[in-house]
Amino acid sequence: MSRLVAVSNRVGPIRGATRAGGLAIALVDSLKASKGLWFGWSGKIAEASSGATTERGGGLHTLTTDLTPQEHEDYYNGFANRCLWPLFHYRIDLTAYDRRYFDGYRRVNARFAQTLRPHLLPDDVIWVHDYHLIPFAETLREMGVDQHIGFFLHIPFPSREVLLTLPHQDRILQALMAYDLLGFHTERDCERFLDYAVNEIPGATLAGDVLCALGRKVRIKAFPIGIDAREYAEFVWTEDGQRQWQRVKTALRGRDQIIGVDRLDYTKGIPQRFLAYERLLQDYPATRGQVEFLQVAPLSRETVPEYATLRSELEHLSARINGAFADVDWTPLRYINRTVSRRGLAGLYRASKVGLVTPLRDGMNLVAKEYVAAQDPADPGVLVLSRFAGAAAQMKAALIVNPYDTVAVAEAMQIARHMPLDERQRRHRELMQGLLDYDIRRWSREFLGTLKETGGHGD
Ligand code: ADQ
Repeated sequence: MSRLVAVSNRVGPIRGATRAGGLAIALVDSLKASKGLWFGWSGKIAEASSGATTERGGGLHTLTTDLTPQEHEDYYNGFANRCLWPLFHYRIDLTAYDRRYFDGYRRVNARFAQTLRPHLLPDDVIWVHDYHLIPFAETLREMGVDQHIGFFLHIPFPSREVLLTLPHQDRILQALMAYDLLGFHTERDCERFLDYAVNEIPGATLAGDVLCALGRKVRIKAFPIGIDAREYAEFVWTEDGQRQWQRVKTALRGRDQIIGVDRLDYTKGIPQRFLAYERLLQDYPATRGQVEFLQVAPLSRETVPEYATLRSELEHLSARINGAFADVDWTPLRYINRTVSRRGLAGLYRASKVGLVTPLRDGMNLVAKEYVAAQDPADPGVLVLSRFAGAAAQMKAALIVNPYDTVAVAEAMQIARHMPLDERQRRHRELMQGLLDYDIRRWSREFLGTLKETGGHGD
C-alpha cells in the first residue's frame, strides 16, 4: 500500500481547532491507514525560518515549518488571502494584486516543496490542498519528483474572464499542469477550468477528462466534499448539543428561529442576508415578535483590512435592524462573533426552523450539510440555500435562492416557515440521503483512488 502524504496550508485541524471539521478527520483517517505524513505550515510566525519539525503521536506523523513575518505577509495574508481568495470568489474589486505578494507566494511554495523533498518515498501518493499551494507540485517536479501528485481546490474555480484579470495568471495555469489530478467541488468548476485551460494554452487538447498541455496529462474531475452526516446527527445528543438546544428553546418561547452560521467573510453574503431579514420584517408585519434571526459569525483573517470593514458594516446593520424593530420582550436579530463548538452548533441548528445559507460564492459550503444532518427527521427545519454555493448542485431539495435578491430571500424564509410537514419531511429525506450517499470518507476515498490510477512515475 502506498503512503499518503497530505500537504495543506495548516496541519491539524485545518481551519482552527474548535472548527476542526470533517476534512481534518477524513485526512487523519486516510493518513493513519497508510502510516502517512501530513506536511504544512505550523501556524507559527518566527523571525528566522527554523527548518522543519517532525512529530509523531496518535498514529499520526506530521512535518511542519514556521513562516517568517515577511512570508506570512506576502504569501498568506497577501497573495493567498488578498488576491486569490477574492478573485476566485469573483471579487475583482477586492483583489489586491502586488508583485511582491506573488513573488513571496512562489518563494514560500518552493521552500515548502524543498522542505518536504527529503522526506518523500518512491511510492508516495501526494495530495495537495487548496489555493495557498497551487505552485507546490511545480517545484517538486523540477526536483525530479515523479510520484502521483493530486490537487484539490476547496474554493470555486472562477470563469476565464475573471481569471484573466490576474497579472501572471498564466503562471498559475502552468503550475496546475504539474499535477496528475485536479479535483474540484462541482462539474461547473471543472468546466470553467477546462474552458480557461483549453483556450489559454496553445495546443491544449482534451480527451475525455484528461487535459493534454505543456507536455503533460492532467485528469480533471469533480469530487463534491461531504460531511460525516451520521456522526453529525449524533452531535445533537451530546452534552454540548443538548445544552445549546435547550438554551435556545427556552429563550425562543415558541418563536421560530432562523439561523446563519459562517466565518465572518465577505463571500458569505452576511450583509445581504441581514437586509433580506429586514425585508421580511418590513414586508410581512405578522412576523414581528414571531421570528428571531441568530447569526453566528466568528471573526476570521482579522489582519486583512476588508474583514474589518465587513465587521463594522454588520455591526451597523444589526444595530439598525434591532433599533427599528425590537420590543421590550423581543430582539429580532442576535449577532454573535463567538465561536461555538461543533457539537454545540448541532444543537443550535436543531433548534432552528430555517437554515439560511446564502453565500455570494462558495466552493461547497458545509454549513448547509450540517444544518440538514442536525434536523429531526420527523419534524425537520427547511434549508434556504444560495444558488452560488457549490452545495446547490447536489442539494436540489433545498429552497434555492439568489442571495442578491433580498425580496426573494425574504419570501423564501416565509415559505420555509409555513411549509407543510409532509413537504418538509420529503425534502429532508432526499437531502439526508444525498449526504449519506456521498460522505466525507467517500470523498477522500474517491479522490485518492482516482489519483492512484492517474499519472505518476512520469506517465
Ligand atoms: P469555509 O469557507 O471555511 O471552507 P464551510 O464549508 O462552510 O466554509 O466550512 C466551515 C466549517 O466551519 C463548517 O464545518 C462549520 O461548521 C464551521 N463553522 C463555521 N462557522 C462557525 C461558527 N460560527 N462556529 C463554529 N464553527 C463554525 C472552505 C470553502 C468551502 C468548502 C470548505 C471545504 O470556502 O466552500 O465547503 O472549504 O472544502
